[in-house]
Amino acid sequence: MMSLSVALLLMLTFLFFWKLAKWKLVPRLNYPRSLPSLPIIGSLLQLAGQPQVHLLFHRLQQKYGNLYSLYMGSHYVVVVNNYLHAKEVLLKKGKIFAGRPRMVTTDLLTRNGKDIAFATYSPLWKFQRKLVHSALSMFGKGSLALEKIICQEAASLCGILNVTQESSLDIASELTRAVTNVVCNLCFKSSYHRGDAEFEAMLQYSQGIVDTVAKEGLVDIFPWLQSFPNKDLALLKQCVAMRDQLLYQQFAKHKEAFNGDSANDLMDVLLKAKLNMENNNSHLLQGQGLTEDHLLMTVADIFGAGVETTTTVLKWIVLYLLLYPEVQQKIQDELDQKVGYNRNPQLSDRLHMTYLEATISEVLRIRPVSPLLIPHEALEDTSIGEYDIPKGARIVINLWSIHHDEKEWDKPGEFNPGRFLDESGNHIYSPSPSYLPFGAGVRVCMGEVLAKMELFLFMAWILQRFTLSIPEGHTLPEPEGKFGVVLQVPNFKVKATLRKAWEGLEVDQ
Ligand code: STR
Repeated sequence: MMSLSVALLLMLTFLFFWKLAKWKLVPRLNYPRSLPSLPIIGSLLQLAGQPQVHLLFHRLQQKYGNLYSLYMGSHYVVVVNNYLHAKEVLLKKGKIFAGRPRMVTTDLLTRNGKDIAFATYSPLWKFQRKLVHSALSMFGKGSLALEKIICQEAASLCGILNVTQESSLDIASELTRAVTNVVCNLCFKSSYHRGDAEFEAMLQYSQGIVDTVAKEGLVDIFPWLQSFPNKDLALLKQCVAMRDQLLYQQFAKHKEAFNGDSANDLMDVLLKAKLNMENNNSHLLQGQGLTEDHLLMTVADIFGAGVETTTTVLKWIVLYLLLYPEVQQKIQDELDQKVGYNRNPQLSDRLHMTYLEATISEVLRIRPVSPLLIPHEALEDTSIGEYDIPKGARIVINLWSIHHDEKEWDKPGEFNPGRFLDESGNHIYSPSPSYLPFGAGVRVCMGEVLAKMELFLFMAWILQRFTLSIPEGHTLPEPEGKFGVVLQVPNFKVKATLRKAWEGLEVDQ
């Protein structure tokens, strides 16, 4: 009898402390507010049929606040819509949030994360980044080499605009070829001519990849769907196979010509680093060195990123210049004053060409190339602001919201390059810290310097010589981007008319 009441008492005491521990002593975790979600499909009912994910996430702030969470299938996703939280994720806790989630489509594209952009954080990843960084700065030495390559392409682009004057021109594909040739030169020391069959093939597979990769499509949410026939996945596989074929050709050529000493392009630099690593077994990468796959995927990444992003921004700039001819006029006035007609624009002009620089900054704000960046993953239990974030959570930074925050930007929907200039117009500055066109922190864009050089030089060369306008009988599309790994520009036609002062002059040198 006695032992029974002792046992009962013990049990009650245990229950009491257990409850106390659960509700009082162990603090309850404070997760961000969540969208309604169902088992298995998560919050998909709210997301279904809304392809413009960046706009949807922007709107959802009104109801759920600027930090909220949702479930993509079984994946817990936190959406960040405010720059303070974004900076905490990218800068203050950069390393904790430096992971990348694995996705079916990016795994296919990158041979299970052997690239830089989509691979998760690891010592080898850091090494790869360092290598590419040093290769890029080798080209930038005094920025001379790159400047020369870009100007060469700008000249040939102007030659083509001159030939096609007066007729309506698909400027997008000319811009793409110019940008592709810069990156080709950087990666492989090669380039394409107009109408080149390999170039056409490259255009085709790149578009296929952009159309299918990392769009939070169903396959990325429910990996088991990949065992069913899937049109997007089939297209992606076909495009990746086309890319691999071109990549192998370059690889074989480089391996054959490689002599171990000189490195002429990015592929040589990577080949050299791989050899060094193999000769130097003391490297602390636990036998997990740079494989051939790592090398190929790194080059493919730089190539894809270098082409898609810069071309997209150039297309946005041209579209905005057609929509706002007065902005184009102002840039041309600035060019006439600061550069004139007797010489070509060069990088050192960037310092004085503040209106063109401000226009580029404003385009990068109003139409960020990467509206949701690439999702990050929390590598341990952590927090954002006052909210707890569990390990494994996917963090989506909504750059669209950050660049359209009404508390930070005056009339954010309006295109106004002047907002980036001080009163004198001679100095460019950012009126708000809510501006991260290249991301920030451990995974910040590696091509920022190159991109800014290209945007400036291509636009300066074109506008020095030509005025862009809408061809007769054509109308412009609304400048609403289509969501994807990059914010895609609608198609439009352009007429490039040679400016008066250039008549009779050579425009392509
Ligand atoms: C474009 C299409 C292609 O052929 C290869 C790639 C791989 C790198 C990707 C690129 C893509 C799209 C833009 C990305 C880039 C890495 C960094 C860049 C996602 C899919 C941005 O973050 C904007």
